[in-house]
Amino acid sequence: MRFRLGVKELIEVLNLINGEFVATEECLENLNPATSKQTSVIPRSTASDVDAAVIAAKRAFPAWAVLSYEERADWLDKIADALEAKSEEIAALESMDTGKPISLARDVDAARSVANFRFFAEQVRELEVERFEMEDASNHVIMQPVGVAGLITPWNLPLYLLSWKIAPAIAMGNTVVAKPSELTPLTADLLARTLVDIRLPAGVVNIVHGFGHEAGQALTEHPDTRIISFTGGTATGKIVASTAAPMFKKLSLELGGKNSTIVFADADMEKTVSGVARAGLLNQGQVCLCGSRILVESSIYDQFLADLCEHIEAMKLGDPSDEDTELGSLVSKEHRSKVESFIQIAKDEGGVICTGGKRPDFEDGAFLEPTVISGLDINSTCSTEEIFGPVVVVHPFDTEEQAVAIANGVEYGLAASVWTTDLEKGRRVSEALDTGMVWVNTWLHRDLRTPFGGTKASGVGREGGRWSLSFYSETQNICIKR
Ligand code: TXE
Repeated sequence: MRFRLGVKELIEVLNLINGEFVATEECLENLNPATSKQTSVIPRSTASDVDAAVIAAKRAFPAWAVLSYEERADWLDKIADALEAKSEEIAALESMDTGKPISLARDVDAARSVANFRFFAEQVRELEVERFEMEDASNHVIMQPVGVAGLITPWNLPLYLLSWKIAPAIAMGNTVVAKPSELTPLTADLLARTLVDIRLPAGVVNIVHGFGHEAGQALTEHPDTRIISFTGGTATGKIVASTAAPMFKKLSLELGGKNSTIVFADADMEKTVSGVARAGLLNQGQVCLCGSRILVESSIYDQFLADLCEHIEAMKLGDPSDEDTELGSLVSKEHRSKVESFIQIAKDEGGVICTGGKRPDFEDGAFLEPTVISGLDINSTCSTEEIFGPVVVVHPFDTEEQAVAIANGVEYGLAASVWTTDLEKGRRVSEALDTGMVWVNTWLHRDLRTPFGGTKASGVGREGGRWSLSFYSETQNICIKR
């Protein structure tokens, strides 16, 4: 198979600091995971590069913080317009950097990155000062900008998640230093070039590239970053929390998940099979919300498993740049090895590979067949740990109470989905689940006004809509006595 997407010359990514592109002493190689060919060189930022970015953000803060919501919303709209004009470029870069199908990169990543800026522009335009009247005084609750926000983002939805943090942070009057994943720097670089093109005031958004344990750590522990928003793995989230919490920074952690998909016998089977496959495998299963733990009512278990495997076997795995590809490559060969090690553990623990489990016979990319595993103990490794790849496990259950107990029996609490035509049951089961989000008869159906985040090891805090506005600000009450 020949892959069309590639670059003739290496892209040179630079840090964006104080409105200027800056090189670092050392660089890192960045690969296209679908071809294993190098696409770019990126900065390997050190603590002193991060310090320069934080100083720039701190210097830009006073002038940015005094702008009105309307003025900052206009800047967000300007960014959205400029990104929208580059939607195809965003999709192509995102697909090349992550290995995800171009159609997904266009419909989800590019579209949502634009939408994030437009949405938060609208949100701050509609913000109203809350007032509480007393007999002899008035209370005004206002939301003050905090200062410099350190934003650390992962590789699965690069610009989508970066814009999800930058947009509300700057809308609320903060300035930003962002550290994108070292595996997927290209759309952050496109954003940097876009911000310079539209002349966003220097220092409002700074972007430093490099390793997490170097640049990410320096950003987290910098005394002048007063907000840290992190999306990534739970193990890294613990390190970030242990650094930021004793410094009393505002902290938001969006971490991993082991999300249950609960299928009742009365579900609409056709819609449910395709919905469950999508929930398990979107972006090659590399979405924190993916429903990788499928619980099926015993009376339909055998039929459902057979239908699910048939559906998944028909999905097109291949060249991410092909319009009809449904599953691309994983983000890297290292990550594929990690996912494969889980498949091996499942075999060792008595699991049955119903479909998939192998590398397809493609070019030299990080591809892996979508894999369905049954026959495991509900407390086995693959049924309880986040795999973050195209691997789902399937288990039977007998009663509603049992399904809820199984779903709640993991250390994570990010999301779940419930599939049933009995909507009262759907609501009842949802309320019993210890997760931040539940979808009934759908999955990843997002209204940006709603809270996003998880319980337990899935993180701390919520972002989205007014939860983001509140996180990226300090609420201040002013009581004026008449
Ligand atoms: O993510 P990391 P990794 C899960 C998934 C995956 C696992 C590890 O299970 O297999 O995490 O993935 C930066 N201080 N998720 O290692 O390390 C890093 O540079 C500050 C779920 O790729 O969490 C990157 O920018 N920052 C997740 C970001 O943290 C540090 C999405 C995320 O990387 C740092 C991705 C440090 N000490 C993986 N170390 C989700 N919730 O969607 C690393 N980083």
